Amino acid sequence: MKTVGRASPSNKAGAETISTPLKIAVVCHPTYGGSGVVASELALSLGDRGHEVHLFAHDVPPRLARSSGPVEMHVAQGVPYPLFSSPPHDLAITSRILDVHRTVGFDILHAHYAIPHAVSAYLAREAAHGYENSSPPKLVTTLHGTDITLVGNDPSYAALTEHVLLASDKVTTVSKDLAKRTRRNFQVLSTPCSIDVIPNFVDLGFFTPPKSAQPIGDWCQSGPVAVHVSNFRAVKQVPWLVRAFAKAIENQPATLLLVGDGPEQPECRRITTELGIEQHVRFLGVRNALPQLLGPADVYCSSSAEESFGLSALEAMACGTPVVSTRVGGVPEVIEDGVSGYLTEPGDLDAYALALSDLLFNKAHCQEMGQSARREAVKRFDRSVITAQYEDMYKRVLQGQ
Ligand code: GMT
Repeated sequence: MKTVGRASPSNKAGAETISTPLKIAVVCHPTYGGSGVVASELALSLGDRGHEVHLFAHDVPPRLARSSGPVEMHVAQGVPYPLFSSPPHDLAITSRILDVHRTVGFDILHAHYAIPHAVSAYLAREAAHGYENSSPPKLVTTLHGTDITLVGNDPSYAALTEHVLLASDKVTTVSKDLAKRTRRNFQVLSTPCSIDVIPNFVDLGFFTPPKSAQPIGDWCQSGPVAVHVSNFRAVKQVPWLVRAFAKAIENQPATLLLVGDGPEQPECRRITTELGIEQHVRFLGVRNALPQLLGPADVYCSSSAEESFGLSALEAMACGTPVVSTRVGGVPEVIEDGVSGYLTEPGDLDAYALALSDLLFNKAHCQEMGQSARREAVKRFDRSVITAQYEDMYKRVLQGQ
């Protein structure tokens, strides 16, 4: 067996208990998207609880950048070379994990989003088998949604995705629905116990209801405000949301705040002009001040064709803002219809507009559901409770369960 020097004798993988701090490598996309947010927030939570946490990505994730928390960030971009169409940063990440592992001795490699991160981490774990004086780390893969439903399921990646899922020491999903879809898409994972469901969480101190009623900004015209945050990919159906909003307000004063940017933003702008509602729709682009936008808003809108969880909707709930959403994927596991908001069938524009109109213009309903939304977020999605579920899962994985 190949041996490589500088292995750390401190890696006691297999014998660790959670009372001993673990050495954890987290790998994620450095984007505003949910998987990068969850991975960064989890890394910070684990660091706060005394674990040694290293985060690997091809850039610094925004949620980590805004924090002073105890996580070591490793940016691995790879180098451009005329033979590459783009630098293979996924291989650079593997190489960087191995470099750090030689001195740190990771217990756990935790990959978020199957492609390419589970593959990068899998390669690192396989290579680490050859290191002297340390057990190879365990591989945990957390699936977030489109890594299984769109990307990993595509024939160009399916075989490799299936391989790394099977080779993982543990696969987790962020909702029961995603676990079901994963088993359906990848038949080999059909054993009910082979996937753990660990839901996403929210920082209830950061995402919190505003202390007093405050306007979002002078630039919102009078009337209630609906807000949507996303990366404007087709799966988010934001152009459809703009049409539903126009129908919901029927020229009454109200504003739709669209936060974020992405491929379908130009189409949303075009539809806004086509419908003559320019005065009612504001495009803010990418913003970090989410609690300041989500908290004072009256309603959060989600219109996705597919959504494994709906993290932005949960962040809005934590701010005391009720949600109108399409009933897709894992969304019903987060939003209870008629309690913390309304769920309508995908494609039913009339029903969505009616639900949105109710929360925009019926103040009593809006307040009541906003309070329930915060209560649900506190009861079911508290950051420390969910982080403890990840710790417990690591412990079981290290004990070979
Ligand atoms: O799968 C994606 O679309 C990407 C991913 C991301 O990085 O934005 O979003 C998914 O992961 C989030 C965090 O777990 C979930 O809250 C989102 O519901 C999920 N998106 C979809 O399923 C479309």
